[in-house]
Amino acid sequence: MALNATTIAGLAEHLESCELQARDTLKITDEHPDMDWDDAYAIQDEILRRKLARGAKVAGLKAGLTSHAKMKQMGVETPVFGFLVDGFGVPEGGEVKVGELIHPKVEPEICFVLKKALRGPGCHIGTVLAATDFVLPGIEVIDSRYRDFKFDLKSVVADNTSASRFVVGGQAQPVSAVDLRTLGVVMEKNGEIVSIGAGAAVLGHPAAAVAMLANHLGQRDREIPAGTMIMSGGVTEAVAVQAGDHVSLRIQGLGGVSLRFV
Ligand code: OOG
Ligand code: MG
Repeated sequence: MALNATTIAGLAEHLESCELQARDTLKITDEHPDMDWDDAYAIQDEILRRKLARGAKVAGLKAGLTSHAKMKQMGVETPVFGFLVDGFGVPEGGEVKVGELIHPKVEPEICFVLKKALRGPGCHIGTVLAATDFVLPGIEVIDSRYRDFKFDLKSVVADNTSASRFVVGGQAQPVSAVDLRTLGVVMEKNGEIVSIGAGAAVLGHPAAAVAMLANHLGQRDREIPAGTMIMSGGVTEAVAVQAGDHVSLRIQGLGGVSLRFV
């Protein structure tokens, strides 16, 4: 760790205030160039601690930057991990208020719900499939707190990987009922197709993203608890949205979900 506890707490407060007040900021590594990975995850943990202290509940976990499309769009090469709390959840077909956000984008995600805990190291696609209860479609709304979505990996980890809102729904299926690699993904905005992809866009197999998350947490002596919902990462580039937009996602065999931006 390169940063002390006071600096970490101050950066967490700063980033969370930006989130809650829908203000942007410059990336924090500009002022703290020596910040390391442990510092970045410690800032994210402190943001979670602040939310839990105010009564929030963890609603899931997320992997991000797991597809080449997303890595290329953001100019980075490594996946990152974050958390979702109940306040980020939007009901199926529900409304997202853009006035509460800075510059929201949507991305199609394949979501896993576990029936058994996963603890790394040593997790792989096989262990993830054995531990998965079902998969289902989800739309993630990301909203980087950094100006113009310009960040480096440590800054985006500290900012809880741009997590902002999410919806899940559709027709959940056991992993044995779908081919997660060829699973077709179609996202529409206002009735026009804006993203087309397949599950393999996510690290070759979306379960690999969940395995990476379990191995990442294992290094910190943590696990993914049974029952956890995990978003495995945007299959395609994220698409900007504004008030008035309607976004719907269909995933092959898993039905669909939608959101309205008001
Ligand atoms: C970081 C969050 C990425 C995903 O699914 O790739 C993410 C960002 O692009 O702002 O959630
Ligand atoms: Mg995402």
